Amino acid sequence: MGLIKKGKDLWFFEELYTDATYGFKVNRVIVPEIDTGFQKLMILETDRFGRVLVLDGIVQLTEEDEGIYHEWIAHWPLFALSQPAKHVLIIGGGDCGVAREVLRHRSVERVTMVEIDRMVCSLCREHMPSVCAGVYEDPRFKLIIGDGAEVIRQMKGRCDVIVIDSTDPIGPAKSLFNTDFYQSVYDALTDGGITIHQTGALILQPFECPGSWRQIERSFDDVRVVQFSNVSYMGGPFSLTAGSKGKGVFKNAERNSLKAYKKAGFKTSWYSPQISAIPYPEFQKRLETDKYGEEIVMDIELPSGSFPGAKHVAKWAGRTCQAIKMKAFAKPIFANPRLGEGDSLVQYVETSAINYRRYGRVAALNCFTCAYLPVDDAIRSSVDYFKSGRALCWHLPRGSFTDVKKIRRNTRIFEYSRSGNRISRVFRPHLVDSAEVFAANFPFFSEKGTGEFELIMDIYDCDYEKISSSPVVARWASEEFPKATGLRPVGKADAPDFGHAKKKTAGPSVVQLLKGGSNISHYSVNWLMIVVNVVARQAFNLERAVRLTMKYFKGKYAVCWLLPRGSAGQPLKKIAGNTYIFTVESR
Ligand code: AG3
Repeated sequence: MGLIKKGKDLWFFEELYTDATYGFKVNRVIVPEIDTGFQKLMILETDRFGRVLVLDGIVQLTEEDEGIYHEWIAHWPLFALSQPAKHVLIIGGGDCGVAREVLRHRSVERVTMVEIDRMVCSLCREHMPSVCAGVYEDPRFKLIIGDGAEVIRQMKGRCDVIVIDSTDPIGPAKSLFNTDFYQSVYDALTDGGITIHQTGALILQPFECPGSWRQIERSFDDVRVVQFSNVSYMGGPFSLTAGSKGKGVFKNAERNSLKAYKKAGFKTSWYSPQISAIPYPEFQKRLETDKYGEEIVMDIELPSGSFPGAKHVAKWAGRTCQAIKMKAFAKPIFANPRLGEGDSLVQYVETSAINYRRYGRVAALNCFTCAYLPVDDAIRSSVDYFKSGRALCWHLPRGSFTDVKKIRRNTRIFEYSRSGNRISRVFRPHLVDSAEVFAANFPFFSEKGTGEFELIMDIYDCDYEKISSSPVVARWASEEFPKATGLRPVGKADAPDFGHAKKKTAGPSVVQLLKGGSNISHYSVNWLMIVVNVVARQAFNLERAVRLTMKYFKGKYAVCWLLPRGSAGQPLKKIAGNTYIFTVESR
């Protein structure tokens, strides 16, 4: 992909996704791909779109349709404010398209743009002058070359609007998609201020907008999605996610923007105040209730020789927190100080938990978050940490409110091998009827060849009283569930209070370590749902386990996965063939 010859013609195909792309014919390569030190940059000329800026193989803008993106991301927050903005901060945005639109507002006295990559600024200025028309000549404009995540910390309470015009959360923009950064954005705003961030294509990048939503929600008083479509960001609906400092700011956005737009003294080509306040309200509603979590499950082969002890694994947990940009909460808990075969170690993180146990020569790891999870980073850092060559991976959406077919499609089973950072072909779990799974002759336990497995349950529409009380959940974990399954608890259930319930965010609530190399990690989420992981090496009655849990929490509906664990030596196809997804209705 990238630039490709087709007969006599030169074509460009975007490289954002491994399994879908779009392309266009190129007339001339204006700037051949160079490494700027931060990313790879290329500028192309086409008949269809004019000049095109490409960073790391991903189209950032075309002269033809850049106005759609730049007008929406700049004017939506500026017109929504209750007071005209004076100071606007732009993070990223080196092509100056956002700055150009912001400067059209007469009230704006100062625009500060913090771009990390000097080359983006200079090459766009030289080769795409229409995009930055007038910006550099405007005395209100100030450019800082630097890391936005650093610079913003010195701006406490000074910006009315902060536009984060970044690339996707891969490459240099990674540091702009986490809770610490969003907190410093919040701190840098004036009261009533608004921030807005590009958060990807809703359908092709299904975790990105919901993940940023969840992160922004932690610091900001209100969150809102603004949606548009253009040609150059493949995949239809594209999202901008906005946060406000102060409650009710977005409630008045519609009225404010109609008024402010009339008074503005300029007209836009794409942005419109008529629809600015009501972008796809159904999607917005779904986001508010959709408690999206993400999990990466990894079985990685350990090199032979000594096996990691508790200290080494605790350090892995710390490293992983850094890799996925999540704060660790409290100290890791583990079944036994020597962390023998099958003993679990659990580390709470700010939005849930990560955990480890070893089966034979396989480290069985789980990373679960209720916000954006940088899956590749989690895998790479774990494989590196344990000096392994490959990892079997299951990537699961958790607590998703869409139908099971879509959940199945969003579940990916693949193998990662360190040599060349390669990801294999992707498989999906088998969608089966729960009656099949619950039948006595269900082949799962006999066929998969090893003794370890994981039962994952997302249970919906539970009784609020039950799931919001940690003693009640703890009793289920340490008494009822072991009784129903025959799994033996080790110690008491751990039910720390990190304040998640008060903040109405997802979070860990109860962990029950189990004997015989198994573990229940249990996460309670408000909004009436409970998500559960049971890792075990002893077969138990699945129907009894699922039904008891549903009944205990009065859940109405469950989406469950069944995974073979601890068998990294087996071919991926076989592993995938033994991975199941099914739903259960309460009776
Ligand atoms: N920055 C956002 C580019 C997003 C591309 N991502 C995608 N198609 N999923 C654009 C910079 C323009 N100033």
